[in-house]
Amino acid sequence: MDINNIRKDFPILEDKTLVYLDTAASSLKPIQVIDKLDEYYKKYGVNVHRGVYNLSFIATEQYEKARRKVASFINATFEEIIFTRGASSALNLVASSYGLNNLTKDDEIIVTELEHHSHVLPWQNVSNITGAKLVYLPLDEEGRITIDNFKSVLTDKTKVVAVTHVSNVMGYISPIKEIVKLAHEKGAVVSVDAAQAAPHTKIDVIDLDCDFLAFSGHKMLGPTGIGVLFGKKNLLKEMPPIEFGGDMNDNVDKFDASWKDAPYKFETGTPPIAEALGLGAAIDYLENIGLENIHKYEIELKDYTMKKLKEIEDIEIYNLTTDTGIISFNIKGVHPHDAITYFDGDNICMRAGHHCAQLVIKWLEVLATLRASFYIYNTIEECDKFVSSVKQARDFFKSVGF
Ligand code: C6P
Repeated sequence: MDINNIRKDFPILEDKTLVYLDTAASSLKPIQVIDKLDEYYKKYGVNVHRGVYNLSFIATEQYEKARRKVASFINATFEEIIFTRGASSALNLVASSYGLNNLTKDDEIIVTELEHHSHVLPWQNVSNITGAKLVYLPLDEEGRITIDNFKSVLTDKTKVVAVTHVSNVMGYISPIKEIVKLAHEKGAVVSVDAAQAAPHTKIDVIDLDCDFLAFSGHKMLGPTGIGVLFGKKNLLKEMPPIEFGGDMNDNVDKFDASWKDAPYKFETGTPPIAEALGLGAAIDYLENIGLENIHKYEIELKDYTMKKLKEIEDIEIYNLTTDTGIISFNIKGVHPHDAITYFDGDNICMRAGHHCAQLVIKWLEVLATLRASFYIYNTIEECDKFVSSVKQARDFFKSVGF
């Protein structure tokens, strides 16, 4: 990986003072993705699936080509890929369509405190409406999901397991394959939140054997406004649509209508066309570098930074053994929002807060954390700048009596 060449692809990095450590919230976008959006709007920016004219055929072909690219990216088939607004809408679709129509008061849904709100609130809603019981998998002392703890909550009543592939606060990788195997033995389906996994690790839905899997384009170099839901063909076939309108229907009568097959019955209205094309370009970019290389490089940056952070007094790190490029920490006695303002003064972008994952923040027994997340465009020099800014922030807040 030639990092200097990679950095040249990101127009925003023309600002040489910028240190972007907030990829877990949203990645920067390379010129190849921006150009693809530009190409669509300049050359064939019309609607898909509707127009019987050449420009519309081109737009439709490009849109479906992007779907094929996504399918191949995670080893799924074309019909199993639904385009959504993002990971949140994809995960909501599973809960609203599968959950509300298959669960009853005698069933149990296993969730974890590592889940982003997008993967726990939809299941809370299902639980409130159907009476199905939410069961929390106990995390181990590091905050990880273990198979033994999973076995302790898995019962004959379990109908759904909702689990994150990679935690957006702790950066831990969950043992998805083993969880799926055990869940299937009980006849439960598994919904995987891969929002923090897809940009960083190779996903193979056949190997994982998961039933549903969701991710967002904007965290993996793609545009905002596009996400993906993978669902196994046999499950999608039986699931009803949750939104109704143009393009998702077959015949429409006054009091009745019929739906197209998946994925189209779940994609009503004009879809995010430019965004899907941009996501396709992002996948080309990632595959060109190789997901294994990306993961390896992030770990190098994280290990380097973690080692230096550990040496600083008054720094509390919450995920010392993290498996990915995410570090969650605090400067003792300093509110993360104060610290983040200090870092902003050094043009370092990071996130502070509960990261839309309040359950794990409560599990950590803190108010909020600082979070640095690394990606392919970050450098060792930036890690040094970050560590030095952390030291200076600590000294500054100490000097003013925090
Ligand atoms: N996490 C973060 O800063 P959307 O917003 O729909 O693209 O993705 C939601 C989502 C779902 N699952 C996980 C594990 C996530 O990390 C996110 C988004 C961002 O951590 C924004 S809150």
